[in-house]
Amino acid sequence: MAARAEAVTRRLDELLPPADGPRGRVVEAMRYSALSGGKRLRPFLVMESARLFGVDRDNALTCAAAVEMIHCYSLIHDDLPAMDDSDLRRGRATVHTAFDEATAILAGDGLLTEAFAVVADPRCHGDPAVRAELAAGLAAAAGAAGMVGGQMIDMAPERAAFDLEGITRLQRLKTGALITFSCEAGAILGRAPADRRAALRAYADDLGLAFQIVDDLLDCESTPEELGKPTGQDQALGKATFPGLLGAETARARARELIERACGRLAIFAEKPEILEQTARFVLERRF
Ligand code: GRG
Repeated sequence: MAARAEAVTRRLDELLPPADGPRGRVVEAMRYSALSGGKRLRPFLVMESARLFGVDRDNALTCAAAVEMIHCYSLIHDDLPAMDDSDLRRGRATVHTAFDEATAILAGDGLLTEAFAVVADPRCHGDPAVRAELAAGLAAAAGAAGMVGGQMIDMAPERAAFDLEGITRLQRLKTGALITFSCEAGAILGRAPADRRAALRAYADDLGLAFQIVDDLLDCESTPEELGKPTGQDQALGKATFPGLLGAETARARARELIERACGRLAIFAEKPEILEQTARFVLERRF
């Protein structure tokens, strides 16, 4: 993962414009966010899913970078005072803290827009039909039917009293949709048969929910130094969470079940996608 993360950072560096000229400040903020580390889990999923179908590595890496741009935009906007109001992300000052609020909004907008330019570029895939399918899938995952919709529900006043079903529905949109698209992107790039694509989707749906349950657990069990971001925020805001509703032990057991089920979804592949299995275990065991 570390090697892939480095390759993703290099590709992002190539794809993002240089921070010069009158627009320099917003590009500087986009680069500050996108080149600032992170696990690069979503790009990793794009690349590993694509590898199952023999996709050209350069194409997969470009698509992976586009997905990471969307993720970075969501982090910038999520950290804003109007949302989570966080000053720490990936172990350093959030974009609106390091720059200013207006620049952070524009940097998020810039990354969101740039992601679609990257997907539309032939470097992502030679076939325009594949690029159009990727763009449509990415829009659905990131927009009001996916991540943006999930974020809206997360901010609704009634959110505090959500039950397990409500939280699950919300998190499937907020966090899950982009994780699911990351795996599906590999299948789209590789023009995968429908059954393989459906299996990857199902794997990613389970993985995404387990990821969020572990995120909630880390939020109450870790320190800001370990995570590189503030902790305990959901609890402080009285928001319902998986561990809050289930208790930490049952929440972890639920995440474990989801990871087992995710790995089971991969049985359709003649050659076992061991890295995707290991990725699922990483999601369960991660400490950051
Ligand atoms: C503002 C449109 C908009 C959306 C925000 C995904 C999201 C919606 C906000 C992120 C806030 C958050 C902490 C969500 C919980 C799960 C999550 C997505 C964590 C961050 O992802 P990681 O752990 O981060 O993959 P790194 O830094 O490793 O990339």
